[in-house]
Amino acid sequence: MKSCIFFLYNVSDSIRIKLLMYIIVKEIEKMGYVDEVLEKLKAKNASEPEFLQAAEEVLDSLRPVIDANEAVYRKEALLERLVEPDRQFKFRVPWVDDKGQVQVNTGYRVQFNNAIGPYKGGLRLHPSVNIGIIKFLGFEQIFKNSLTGLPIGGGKGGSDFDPKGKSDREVMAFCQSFMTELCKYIGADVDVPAGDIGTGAREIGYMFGQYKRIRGSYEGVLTGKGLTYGGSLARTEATGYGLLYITQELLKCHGETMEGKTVVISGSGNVAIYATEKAQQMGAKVVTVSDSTGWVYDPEGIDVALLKEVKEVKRARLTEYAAARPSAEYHEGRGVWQIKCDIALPCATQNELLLDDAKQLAANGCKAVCEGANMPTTLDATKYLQENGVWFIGGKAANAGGVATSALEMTQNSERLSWTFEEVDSKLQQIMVNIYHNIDDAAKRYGMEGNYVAGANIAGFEKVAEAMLAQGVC
Ligand code: NDP
Ligand code: 2IT
Repeated sequence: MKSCIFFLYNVSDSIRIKLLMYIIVKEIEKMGYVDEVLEKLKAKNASEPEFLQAAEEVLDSLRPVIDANEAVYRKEALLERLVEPDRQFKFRVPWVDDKGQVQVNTGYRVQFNNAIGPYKGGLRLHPSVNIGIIKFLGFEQIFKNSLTGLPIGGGKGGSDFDPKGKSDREVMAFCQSFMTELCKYIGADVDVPAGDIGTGAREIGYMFGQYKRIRGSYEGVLTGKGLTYGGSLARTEATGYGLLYITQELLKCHGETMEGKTVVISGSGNVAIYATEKAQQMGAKVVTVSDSTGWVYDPEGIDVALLKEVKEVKRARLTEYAAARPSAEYHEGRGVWQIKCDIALPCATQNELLLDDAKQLAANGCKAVCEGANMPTTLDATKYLQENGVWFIGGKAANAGGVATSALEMTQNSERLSWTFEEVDSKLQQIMVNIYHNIDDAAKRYGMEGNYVAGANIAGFEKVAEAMLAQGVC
């Protein structure tokens, strides 16, 4: 190598360029199918870092499966088709605020892949929303939905609208305008949106009302609906509860239980609240929650009833929780991962658990990190945890309980029946236990025992790939 560099210094510019071109061509020839697809994807989507991060994580861990089937997948351009959404919609959402001022937001829906069922995935309402974030979420959703074992494809949508600080009337005005456009592209057998950050029962209600009004059709076009108009019992709890069911199974398979464990949780929204509730029902103590401005450390254990009152009823900041709870400390900024724990459950947003946080968790003896949010852990932090003996289950598997229960809501809507809480909850438990064993088995089949990230990507991919190949070029 040294002599090569020395040689390059001592030749003319034209020879140097030819040599470099030759080296680059040879490097490209050596590339595998995965690298080729990733290179093209990076060139084409350079302004979408979250999407590239999600695609890289998936494709990288699929290498053994791709290598084993390279000739067929290449000929069928399977990976190129997998990383390109079926279609994406971007639209204007004008609405009138309480002062009579017209506001304009941007709406999105990405229909990524419907090989195994109608597009399914939430709607995110947050100022940070852009096409790259919706694409990353839609891409993840393909594999997550496949892992549930239920017939649902992958999609995602949302808007840069911020429901925070808006009156109910303003939220309704936005939701009605958003659905006026979105209703052209969705339907109970076509594409079924649901909640995500910023979209809860209130927003789903307004959107359902507008869909019904414009399309004249009373159908299960959204999930996460209220219980009086087609919603499913246990859907509100499902993501958080499901996260704990899979965490419990992980511990059980390593000879441990949740009883007596100290848990740190980030976020204080839908997923975080019901993860806290179920963890405490299982005998663990949850000592932190957070929101976008600060975090709470409550060594006596989070008071879930108070948290629900502050977040679900008053829609207030965590300062109100701390003010009402003598044992709680409030801190500005971020910091939950510095608290010593046995289990960490990131439940807020993407890229909220960084390499330094991973180091701190491992140094503090944390045994397991399971993701309630979508892609909360950066790639380098994930790698660090995996290489330092921390069991790690990524969001695709760990938070699949929400969308799985959405699919159960679709089933109930189709048969025009409602199941009991216990019936839905026991199906959810079974689904999460099955997911754990499927991802564990997939990792073992490819010689990567304990790598639940690879296991989830492989198990999710296999079903979608088979369906895509069976359906021909489309
Ligand atoms: P909510 O809107 O109910 O709660 C989001 C929570 O995360 C809030 O505490 C919020 O704080 C915090 N948060 C959001 N954005 C940021 C940010 N940029 N920085 C710091 N904190 C932030 O959403 P959900 O609980 O439904 O969703 C949480 C995560 O779980 C998301 O990644 C979502 O995609 C994922 N998920 C949700 C499912 C569901 O069924 N709802 C299913 C599967 C995954 P604040 O209130 O201050 O904004
Ligand atoms: O990320 C997710 O899986 C969700 N936000 C739930 C999607 C759904 O359709 O229930």
